Amino acid sequence: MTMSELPVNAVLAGSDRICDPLLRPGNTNCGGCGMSLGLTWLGDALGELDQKALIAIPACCGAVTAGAFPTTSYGMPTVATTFAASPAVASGLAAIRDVNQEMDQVICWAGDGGTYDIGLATLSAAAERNEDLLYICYDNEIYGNTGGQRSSATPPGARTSTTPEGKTESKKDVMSILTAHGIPYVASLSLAHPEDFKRKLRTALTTSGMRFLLIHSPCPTGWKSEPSESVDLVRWAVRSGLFLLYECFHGKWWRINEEPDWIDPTEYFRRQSRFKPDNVNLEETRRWIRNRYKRLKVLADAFPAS
Ligand SMILES: Cc1ncc(C[n+]2csc(CCOP(=O)(O)OP(=O)(O)O)c2C)c(N)n1
Ligand code: SF4
Ligand SMILES: [Mg+2]
Repeated sequence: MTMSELPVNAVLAGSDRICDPLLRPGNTNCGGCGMSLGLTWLGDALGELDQKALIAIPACCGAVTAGAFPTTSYGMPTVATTFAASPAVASGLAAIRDVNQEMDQVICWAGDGGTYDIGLATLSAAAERNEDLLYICYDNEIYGNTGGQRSSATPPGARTSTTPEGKTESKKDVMSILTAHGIPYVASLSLAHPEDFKRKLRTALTTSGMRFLLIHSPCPTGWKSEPSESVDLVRWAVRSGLFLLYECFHGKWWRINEEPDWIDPTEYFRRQSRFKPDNVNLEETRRWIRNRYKRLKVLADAFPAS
């Protein structure tokens, strides 16, 4: 194949590597978007394992990433689904794959709105059936592509277009919901911990049955933060205990992957204009952090993953 015969955007800028990455250059993701790094590492992991994927994406920024027909920023086949239905569509894709005796991964790539909120019923149904698919939620804690409304993943105190004074409810614990389904693999991932991130991708891509990954995904547009600080912010979240890195196998065996060093979370909030100092109850936040960690530690000590 000559260079001119390559699909649109298939040549990585500044390199003579000829390939078709999962996320092609020239996409419209905002600078500092966590999705860009997450999709790139997912594409790398698929490449290293010599796997291909069919990807189902509900309405979300990830669907916008594809761009306008007839071009696409995705280097693998993608289906744009309705907001609530990506696990149901992916279940269908997986069934057809199996009938055809093909080996492709079926992957859902979904936002927190599509996962914690409107897609929760179809996600739970797919998990209960233990569908052979990988579900990845990039959690930017907001309805990003529709202008920044709150979701049930939005943390307390965050100002959004529908919570102008700061959200009063706490963040839904979607990891506990998924682990309660007893599916083979559930893990939380941080872009500030690339080795752990990539290992979990490999584990998920080499496990059968339903797998669920939760990525804490910085969104400078919604978080009103500096794009260059995206990775620092999610690192702060792990260090302070706001975002716990752990994995759970079959709902039974647990492992904490990174112990928080209990750094003060204040700086995490200060660097994002979505939080106003008065809207964040630091005492309540510290209590929430401590309680969630304690509960997880009890599980990880009592039922350690081998
Ligand atoms: C039934 C339905 N309700 C509302 C919408 C409008 N809508 C499209 S995407 C979206 C928010 C998506 O938020 P999230 O899943 O967190 O992804 P993000 O935009 O943050 O990437 C909404 C409200 C829709 N497409 N369908
Ligand atoms: S709005 Fe947020 S999630 Fe959407 S592309 Fe921009 S940075 Fe990424
Ligand atoms: Mg979102």
